[in-house]
Amino acid sequence: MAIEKTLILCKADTVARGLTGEVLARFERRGYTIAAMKILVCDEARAKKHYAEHEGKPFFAGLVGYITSAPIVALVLEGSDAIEGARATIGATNPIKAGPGTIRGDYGQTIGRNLVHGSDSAESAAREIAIWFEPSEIFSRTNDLEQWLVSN
Ligand code: DAT
Ligand code: MG
Repeated sequence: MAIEKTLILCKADTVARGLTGEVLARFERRGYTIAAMKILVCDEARAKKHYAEHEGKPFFAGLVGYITSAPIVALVLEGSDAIEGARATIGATNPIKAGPGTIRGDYGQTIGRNLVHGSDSAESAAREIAIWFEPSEIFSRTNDLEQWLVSN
């Protein structure tokens, strides 16, 4: 078990459908804390950098178009094994294959509108957090929170 930070994006459909609060609540109820968060319209350069591993794939242009099409909410979650845990809460990439109780399984229908991004490894998390946030915008609250829970 390790305290990790992971990059989460509430993509265009989450924000436009009014599901941002629902998505954030699921992460918070599971025990992860929000270490950083902002709403923004992502430009093409940042989108291509974020999704660099998918460049050249047939869905790349659609993916970049989707993420730049409307405001999104970017955040850093922190907590025990947050990278794997957040992806479990998000569910499988294709919402049709995502289990009930996951964000994609409960709110999504198609792989091209799958609501949320979550980093898939420690390396990805470090790379992606640096794309979306300055170090000064990120707050570490886990230690304080856990101390509070133990002493109250
Ligand atoms: P994930 O978002 O679960 O980490 P990924 O990194 O493999 O999935 O792909 C990034 C995004 O690209 C994914 O959320 C949706 C889109 N995508 C992946 N495979 C796709 C496909 N076969 N057709 C259309 N979009 C796809
Ligand atoms: Mg991915």
